[in-house]
Amino acid sequence: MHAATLTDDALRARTAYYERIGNRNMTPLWEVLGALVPPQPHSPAQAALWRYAELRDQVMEAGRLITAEEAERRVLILENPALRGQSCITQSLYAGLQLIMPGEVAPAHRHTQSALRLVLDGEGAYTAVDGERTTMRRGDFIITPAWTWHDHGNLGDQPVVWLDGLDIPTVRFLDAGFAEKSEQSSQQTLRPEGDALARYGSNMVPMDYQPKPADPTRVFVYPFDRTRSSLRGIAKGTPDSHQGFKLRYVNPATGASPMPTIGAFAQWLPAGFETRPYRCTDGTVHVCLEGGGEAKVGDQTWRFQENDVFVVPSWHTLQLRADRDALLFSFSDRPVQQALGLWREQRL
Ligand code: GTQ
Repeated sequence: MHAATLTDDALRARTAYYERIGNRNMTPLWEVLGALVPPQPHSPAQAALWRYAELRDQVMEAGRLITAEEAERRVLILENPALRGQSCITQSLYAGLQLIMPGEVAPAHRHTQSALRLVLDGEGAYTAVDGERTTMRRGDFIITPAWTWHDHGNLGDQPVVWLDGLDIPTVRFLDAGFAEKSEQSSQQTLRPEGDALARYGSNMVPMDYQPKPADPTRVFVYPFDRTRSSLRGIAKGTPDSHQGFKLRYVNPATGASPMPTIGAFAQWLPAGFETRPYRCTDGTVHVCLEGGGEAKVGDQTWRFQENDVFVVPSWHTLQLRADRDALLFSFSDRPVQQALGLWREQRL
């Protein structure tokens, strides 16, 4: 608007009009059109990094203040510094650091929100999903699809910490959240450990299994040793100039992402390799699982090392450099954007 060219009378008339329609819950489009339909994304989220050394100290303190049972889930939410109070790391995704102490149980429940776990620290914990337990090992990518029963426990003698990633803000946006608690805190084991991976995750599926395209995968653990050996295998070839060696996790029965609302990726950057600048519309949470290096987001640069977490909001330019061979895990809402025809990337 060219407010400067308006006479005082005209300006007053408009202001009074805005107030009158405002009292009737209306507002003029022309004052907000540019912000509503921007030429390109201007995420309100901010790029941010959490160092694991600090995260670990803080989450261990929570371990002395509250039990897993009392908390239901003992988690420190990683809040985007520009979106404090909204329990989100990007506009569509939630991330948190969960701690379970030896002997503890995080009781069984289910919800329409989908969850992933990336195991960071400690040994001896398990997650159970719809009747099957999996031992949590560092780097394992574990999922609890929407409405699946899940509980966590620690049978070992060390605190175990993992990163949770959920679509909580997406489900909240759609007002489609349901949840219920189970009567038993630990669900009954219906199948032996490894059953789903053997049945659905070995380039074979049961004879009568015909998944629908949007069904989540029955494979609920993607063991780190498999991810690592795939990345090491492709790293004998030529890296992509913008991604190094990067693979996406899939539902092996359909080729779609493991869950409809969250996509997950694993990336290998050889020592000394630097990616060309890249941006995409899916704000992405990264976790360094091995090695270390530098992440440049816009005009900020961070050094990252093992278990550090950083978030790159939508349409922020990212450049990564590995000082040592680096393995990064990441997740985003890419499958949602792709299903809606919204996803874009730009290789600079
Ligand atoms: O482990 O079920 O970080 O329900 C947030 C909500 C973890 C879980 C979170 C949850 C969980």
